[in-house]
Amino acid sequence: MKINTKIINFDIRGDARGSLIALEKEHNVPFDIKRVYYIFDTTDGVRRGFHAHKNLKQLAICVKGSCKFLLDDGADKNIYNLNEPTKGLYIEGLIWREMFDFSPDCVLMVLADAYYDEADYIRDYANFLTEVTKLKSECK
Ligand code: T46
Repeated sequence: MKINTKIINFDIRGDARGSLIALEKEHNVPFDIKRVYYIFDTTDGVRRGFHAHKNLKQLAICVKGSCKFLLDDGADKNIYNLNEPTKGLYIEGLIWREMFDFSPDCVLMVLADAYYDEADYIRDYANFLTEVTKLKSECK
């Protein structure tokens, strides 16, 4: 089963004026970037996500503030704390995700390898588990 999530640390190009991070396809971003979106001004206490993607590679970076990601592959759940602009959370494969604990100043930027397509979303958890089971049996 091809499932991959990991933290990618970015090099800082810093000098006396401050810091700069460059994101480059196939250098520190492991895919062809087709789309960038960002989430900000989140309502206090809100939880977002609640879906998986059939086919999407994404890299999520909290460029300001902090938030948490719960990633669930249908068997294991892991929580990632994104609290610095120097690290990105890479998500690939059939992974259920929820984002929460947004700080009031949080700006969560996400790079993706495909254009927005609602048909790529699995927004029902039971359907997600069915797809995971299917994928596991195909990979046996
Ligand atoms: C994901 C997590 C991390 C667009 O029109 N274009 C876009 O590129 C996106 C991402 C969303 N939208 C529309 C669809 C909805 O009407 O914006 C609205 C909010 O999207 P959604 O409810 O899917 O947002 P989140 O925060 O639950 O999930 C988003 C991404 O959709 C998703 O791919 O992995 O962030």
